[in-house]
Amino acid sequence: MIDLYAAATSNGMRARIALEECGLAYKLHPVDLAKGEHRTAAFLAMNPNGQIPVIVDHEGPGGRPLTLSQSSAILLYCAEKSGKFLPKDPAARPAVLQALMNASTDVTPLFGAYFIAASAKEPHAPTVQLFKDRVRGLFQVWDAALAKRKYCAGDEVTVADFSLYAGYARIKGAVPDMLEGLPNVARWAGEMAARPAIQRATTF
Ligand SMILES: N[C@@H](CCC(=O)N[C@@H](CS)C(=O)NCC(=O)O)C(=O)O
Repeated sequence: MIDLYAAATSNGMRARIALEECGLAYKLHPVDLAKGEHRTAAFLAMNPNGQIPVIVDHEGPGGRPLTLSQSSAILLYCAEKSGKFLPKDPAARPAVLQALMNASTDVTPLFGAYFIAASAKEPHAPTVQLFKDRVRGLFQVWDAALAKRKYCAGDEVTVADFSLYAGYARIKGAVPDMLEGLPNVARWAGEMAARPAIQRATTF
């Protein structure tokens, strides 16, 4: 059994999607960020950075417990533990990792920066616009890519799709106009949203 500590953010959803899609048994422990539940001594003992998501796999490698933070590390851990969604073929794997990193280290942090800038007491409009344009620019590139292939890294669903979908779902819920006019992204997102595991993972 795996314990998952998460909230309904893109990083939290990324970890939960990983667990659901990989079919790993887990228990969700919702963390209320507004109440500071990520800064308690118990939470900081799991992740000294005080950030969700965190998993504790009581049957980790070698049968020993493993505590793991970083949503993309959790995503890769689940993929490797289950043997799903991450090709072993060295010819196929780089494209998946490239797509994964774009989703995890470009899309989500840039949207995070946008969100912080836009939520400031006195938002600096050019900065807010800059981050908004950067996020949209990333999705415009995804739109062109998804015109040519079914999923982020080819014809199969991979960890990259789960990572991008977590970011997409968060943005779509918070700032839908950022994603308007991207038909191929919309087609892909519709397919991802129809997956039962994704539906379970995005209902907090
Ligand atoms: N790179 C980390 C980022 C984690 C992160 O930023 N978590 C946010 C929620 S999405 C958080 O816990 N924020 C609370 C804080 O930083 O005080 C990951 O991918 O897991």
